[in-house]
Amino acid sequence: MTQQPLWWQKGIIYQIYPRSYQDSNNDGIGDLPGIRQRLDHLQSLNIDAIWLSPIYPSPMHDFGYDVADYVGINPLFGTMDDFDTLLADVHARGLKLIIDLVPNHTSDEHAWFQESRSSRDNPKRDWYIWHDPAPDGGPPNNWRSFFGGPAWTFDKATGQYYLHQFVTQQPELNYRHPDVLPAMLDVMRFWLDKGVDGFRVDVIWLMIKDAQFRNEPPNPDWDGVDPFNSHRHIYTQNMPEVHDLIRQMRAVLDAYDERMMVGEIYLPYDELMAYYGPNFDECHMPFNFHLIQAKWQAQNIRQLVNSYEAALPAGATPNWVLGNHDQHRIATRVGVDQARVANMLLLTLRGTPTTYYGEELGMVDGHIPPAFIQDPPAVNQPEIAHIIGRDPERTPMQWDGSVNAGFSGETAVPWLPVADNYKTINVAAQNEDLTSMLNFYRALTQLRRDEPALHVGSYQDVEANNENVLAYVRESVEGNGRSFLILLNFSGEPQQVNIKDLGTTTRIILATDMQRTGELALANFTLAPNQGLILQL
Ligand code: TEU
Ligand code: CA
Repeated sequence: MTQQPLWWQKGIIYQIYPRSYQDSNNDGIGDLPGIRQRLDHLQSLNIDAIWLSPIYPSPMHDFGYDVADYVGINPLFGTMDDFDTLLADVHARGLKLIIDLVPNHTSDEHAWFQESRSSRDNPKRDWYIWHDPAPDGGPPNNWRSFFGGPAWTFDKATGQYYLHQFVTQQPELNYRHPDVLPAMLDVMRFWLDKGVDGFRVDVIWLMIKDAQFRNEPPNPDWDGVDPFNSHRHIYTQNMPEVHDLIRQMRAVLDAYDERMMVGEIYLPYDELMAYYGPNFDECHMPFNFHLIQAKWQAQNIRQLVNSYEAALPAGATPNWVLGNHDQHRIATRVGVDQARVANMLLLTLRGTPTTYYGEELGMVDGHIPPAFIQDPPAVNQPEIAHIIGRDPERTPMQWDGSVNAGFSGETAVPWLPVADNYKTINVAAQNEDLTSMLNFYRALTQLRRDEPALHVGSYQDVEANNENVLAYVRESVEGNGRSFLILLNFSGEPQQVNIKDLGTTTRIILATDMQRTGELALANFTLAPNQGLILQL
């Protein structure tokens, strides 16, 4: 009766930030042939799909999220042949490849925008969002850019402002114009015809803006840090009309076999669920970023997981994300000692996990000296660069202990400095150490792949009678295979746990330290500091 789960419903997604993964030609920038050289590593992680951040031609004002040509490959990353070869090799290994689609905005160097800005009566003028100045000559309204300053830039030649919610070089497409979405659907078909398995869709919840350009109201809960948050973005985000666009995008995917899209959406759970679509006809999955934003405390996470589970429509595929190229790394956010607990959580919760490259090593944010800061929000707003800057989580992958960590040749200059700890935290060193984070990650992903309870089973929270411990059971729905109790100590202190009603003894299948084994009496036992256990019931 139950349908076989599809690859994106049971698998693990691994995000590669191509600039930072592997540089094959020593120009300091990671590239497609570099990724191809690392497929053995990727396969050894037991992941199922690779998601590549943008690889399109781009002037790189936002490191590729400013796309100048949706159907090309940036020469920095390689050629279309390199892409085709990578795709074929990924598929030959039984893996899937997802690419980043950035439909909300283009680069100002995209041919469409070049035409649009050339004159007010150009046929592509209204492919972008142009507006007359306010009566005082200033911006049309109070909309702000995520990256600091107004979301409007004045174009002298034609006397109007254009909208950009990110850098000024990222003008936003106008999806109220009837020709824009069809053009983007053609872009999707181009890549689907090549054989890509799906898309991660950038800022999908921003794709359509208020038709009346109303001012946004102040945010009474603003913490005073990032000026972008000083207003409530009720006219630039999550507009009701966006769902119709997404349904049309989904229809393109549905004309192919087993392709998927996962939407980048930062919203509370009640609003997030709408992006599955009333008939599961929108995103296959709207990204669930709540673990990134949550206070790292066992009861808080328990409440968060339960509220997600409760909000999910029946039959929806859940998903969990611990980090991405916009967020400080998990080991930096919760501490190196908690990183294993965090990964055990990610990989044993119900739903598709996404791992950001380097998390399998427990990589931490790199230290970026002020002269190296490149990320636009940090460059534009130096006073809060240490909070909002995204360079630290984008430092090169740490492959070995050589100069430049094996990312680039020893004489190259990587585009961002390698993190300080690369001599000990790297793939080569961790490969040799049986209890390393890397080998722990592999054990976890192997177990998740082998056990139906973990990749498709049910979730039930359990009372551990200790506020620092999160406990839950994963049970195989069909009743075949083993069931597991997961216990996670969110604190740096030993914790007493007492679990009733689950039988008396259980067997440890995997421990975060890769050492604790044996049987455990559930009535009363101690979890070591920062310890997580997977127990067979
Ligand atoms: O991110 C959109 C986005 O919402 C982020 O800017 C986020 O709010 C911020 O980093 C703080 O969490 C996407 C891409 O992931 C990002 O890299 C791009 O810069 C942005 O869109 C524009 O394309
Ligand atoms: Ca390179």
